[in-house]
Amino acid sequence: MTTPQSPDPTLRYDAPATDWETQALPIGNGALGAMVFGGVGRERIQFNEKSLWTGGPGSEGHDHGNRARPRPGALAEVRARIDAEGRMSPEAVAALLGQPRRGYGAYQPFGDLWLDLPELPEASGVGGVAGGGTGTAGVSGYRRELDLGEAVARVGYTAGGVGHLREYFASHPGDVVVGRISADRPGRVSFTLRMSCPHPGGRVTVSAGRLTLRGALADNRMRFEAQVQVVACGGTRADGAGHVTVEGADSAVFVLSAGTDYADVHPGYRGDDPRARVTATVDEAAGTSYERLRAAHRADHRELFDRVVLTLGRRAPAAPEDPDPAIEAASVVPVVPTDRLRAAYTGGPSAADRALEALFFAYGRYLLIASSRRGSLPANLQGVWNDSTTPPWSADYHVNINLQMNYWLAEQTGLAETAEPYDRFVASLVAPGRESARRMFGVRGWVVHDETTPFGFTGVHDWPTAFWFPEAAAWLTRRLYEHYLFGGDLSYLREAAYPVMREAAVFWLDTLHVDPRDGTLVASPSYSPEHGDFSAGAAMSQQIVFDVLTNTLEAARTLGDDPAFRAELADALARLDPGVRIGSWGQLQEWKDDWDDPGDTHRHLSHLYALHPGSQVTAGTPEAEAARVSLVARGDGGTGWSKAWKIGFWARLLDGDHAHLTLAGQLRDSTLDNLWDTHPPFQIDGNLGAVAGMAEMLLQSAHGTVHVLPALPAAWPDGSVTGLRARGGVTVDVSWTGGAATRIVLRAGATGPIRVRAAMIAGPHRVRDAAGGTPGTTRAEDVLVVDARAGETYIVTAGESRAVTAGAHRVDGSPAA
Ligand code: FUC
Repeated sequence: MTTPQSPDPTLRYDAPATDWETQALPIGNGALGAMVFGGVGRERIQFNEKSLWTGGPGSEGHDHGNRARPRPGALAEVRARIDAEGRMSPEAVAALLGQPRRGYGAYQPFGDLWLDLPELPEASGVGGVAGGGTGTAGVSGYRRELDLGEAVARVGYTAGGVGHLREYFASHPGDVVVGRISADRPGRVSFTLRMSCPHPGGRVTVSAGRLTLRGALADNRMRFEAQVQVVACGGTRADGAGHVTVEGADSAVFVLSAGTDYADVHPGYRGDDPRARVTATVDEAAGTSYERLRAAHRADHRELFDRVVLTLGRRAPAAPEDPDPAIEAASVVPVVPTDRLRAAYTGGPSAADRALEALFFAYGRYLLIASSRRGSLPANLQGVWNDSTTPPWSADYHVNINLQMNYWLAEQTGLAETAEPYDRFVASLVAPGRESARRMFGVRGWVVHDETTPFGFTGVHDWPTAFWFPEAAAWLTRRLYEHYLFGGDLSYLREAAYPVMREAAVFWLDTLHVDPRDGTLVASPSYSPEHGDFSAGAAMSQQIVFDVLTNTLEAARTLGDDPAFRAELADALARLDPGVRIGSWGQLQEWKDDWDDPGDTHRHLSHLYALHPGSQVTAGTPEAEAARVSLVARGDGGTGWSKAWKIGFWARLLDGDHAHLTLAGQLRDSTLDNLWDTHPPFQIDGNLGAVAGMAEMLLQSAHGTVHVLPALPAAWPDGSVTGLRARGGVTVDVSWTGGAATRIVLRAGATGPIRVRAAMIAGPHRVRDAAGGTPGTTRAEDVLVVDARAGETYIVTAGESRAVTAGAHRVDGSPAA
């Protein structure tokens, strides 16, 4: 049996996975994640639940990273030394302000499902433990794929004249991972299902076709439970010692759910035993037909995924009167396995390369949907997927770039709802973060440093180059304000965003230090991630503080907060060193003093925060030119996430070709066969950050206009994108040909002017509303101001109008027919 050919973007392979990190395929519903290997004689499905963590309460030495006995005067001592000497080594600062990290913990794998398929003896027993049964002898037409539109992983092949098909998905509405094992001949589905667990405390029991894994982590006594119910259609089902066996069925379905007693509530971080919840969830799903589970999952996923479609490809010959020539999909590309597509990728002009880029874009959106849904923790360094009890960087929440980057694409690419876990997580850091601010700094407000956990680790450890970053709290609040800017939800601003922003700003009002050299307000000690010496007023510190004070002041004005507080913010902003300085070799300075080394290629480009994600620096200014000099010096290499950030920087500099060059480098050198980003190792921020960068190439709105195709590379002469979002509540579709927009569709979320900037506006074009009517517009050069009404659609088309619709008009400046 071959699997049905999906018209959706799909990752395809012609062999089972043998390696978790580089080959297995991820499915997820935010809380649950699973990695599908697709073995023939033995299938492995490794699974996770996002809250299963060691560390925190119950764990040895857990103290939120707050020094048990704060050393009074240590912070003042560091400030005084920096005032006197200008700099201090990270080691010297860590010796005074750091502390050994204890009770931090790490994100844990939950378990594995193993399907042994004795129908296929000739293919079983081959392959290592990782993939298990990966041999495909006696099998034809093997296909393994991940359909991004349906959010379904499939494995299909023919063996002994019987077509076999397995489908897996992780349903958000059902809160379960579902698998269906089927064959094209009745009575040919037979398998044994087992569950294993990497934690010594986990025990598996079996009853009535249900495997239950239950235990507690030795480290912190966190309780965990997973249940999987097998439902066979035809044939027989029998419980065995630690397994369930199905024989001679027409098909069979399993549903898996898992949970822990974690709760995101400070200070205990524990809630109910997971048993009742997991049992009820599995009972409910097991009592629902596969078709209904699948339909509910499909509707839920497509509602998010289908909002944005990017096509990079040739234009089909259009009918002369067709106002929106269809773009021929990259279907000109034959169906090549994704690993080969990636291996052959150069970033050159081939249609296959465009297809991979569009697939990578779709995949990043898929990955965010799969790893971040309402009701769970946010996407961590690996989203929700982890197979190791000691994952890299604990698979934690790094907040000196990584967590923030995970969510850059959410607003831009129509996935704002997926950021609910981020928003809730950031709010959950306020209570422990207040304690850290009080104990470590003696100030109001809240703080968090380089990295954190689900247990509110808001203090410090003592790794000299990555322990001190109190700016993280302020940076984390940027997304909250951006959600308001994109969607205009005033009650969200008032209730969810502003209280968290306000306290992050208050921390800085209390913490800023007067630089004795020039009287400006600076962060001190200040450390540009993960780089150089400590000093006062490093560029990133100042830019982030500028950002949080500016955003909080704007929000305070919008909400009419206390005038005295507004005056305090305005006064601090007036005295703040803005952290944007041009240095001796034309670079944007990373530090207040001109210490930058032109030969430095460090992966962090923290001093360009003001360019992206910040908006303090605008393309076309001397500061933007200096940012370009810094970027060129840092080079095009780096870790996966570093390259992803560079795509965004180049896009903000309106240099589409360099943005594309960076994307090409990421796809060539920092992307694995399963299209996961690699630092190395696998880290999801690069996947998600690259999508944000690609979106910035196509649409920007950080500087007061809806800028259409601001950084279109020569490599993308033709294409279309639908559903991108701009600040001000505008949804944008655009089609382009020969490097120029032919049609822009704007859907207004609010009543008021929309300022659209596009090269096409400077030439002949026309504007209509959905009914063919004429909206009020004004134009100056390449900026068109549309007098928009909420809910209305406006269509801007390039070129001379052919059939003039009744009521349509030429806007000012376009040549007469
Ligand atoms: C930051 C980066 C590292 C890595 C880690 C998880 O500290 O500097 O490269 O991505 O996060």
